Amino acid sequence: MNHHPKAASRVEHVFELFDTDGNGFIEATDIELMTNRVVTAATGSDQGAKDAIRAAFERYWATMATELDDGDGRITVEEFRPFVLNPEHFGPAVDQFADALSALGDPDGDGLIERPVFEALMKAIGFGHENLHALFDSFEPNAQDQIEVEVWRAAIVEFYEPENGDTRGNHLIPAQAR
Ligand SMILES: [Ca+2]
Ligand SMILES: [Ca+2]
Ligand SMILES: [Ca+2]
Repeated sequence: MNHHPKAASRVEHVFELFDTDGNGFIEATDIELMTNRVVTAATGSDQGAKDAIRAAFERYWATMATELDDGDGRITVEEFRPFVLNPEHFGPAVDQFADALSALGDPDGDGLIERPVFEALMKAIGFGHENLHALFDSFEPNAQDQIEVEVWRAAIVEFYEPENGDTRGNHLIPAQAR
């Protein structure tokens, strides 16, 4: 399959972040740690929204572990890259993750996300300060510095599109990897 180089850079960065202990593999314990960080950052969210992001991370991991892993219980970047960039195999997990993460940004359910809430969630995942603010700005915040939940949700899905070379999610790629 053809991957745009930017798509590869996007998901390689996600791999680095999800490998929370930095040992070069994504394992179940990495995803647990990441999940706990994000749930802890979601200070305003109710239990339902927290349960939804836990379920989404579990789905993300379970999809990799059952469909892609060669049986050793850990995912290499070589396993990760082509798999998560295959919408046929990974699309449903991405959709669930995009729904849950974007909803976590909107605890009061008005359809809008304030910058500090977005920042807390994206920092919990591990994205860079300047990168995440550049992404927020690309969503064209309103006069109250809010973005639409639906705009973020769509961008999360686009982030994993294998042939998409110019999605706003490119703002999250570290400068040295662009
Ligand atoms: Ca690891
Ligand atoms: Ca493996
Ligand atoms: Ca809101």
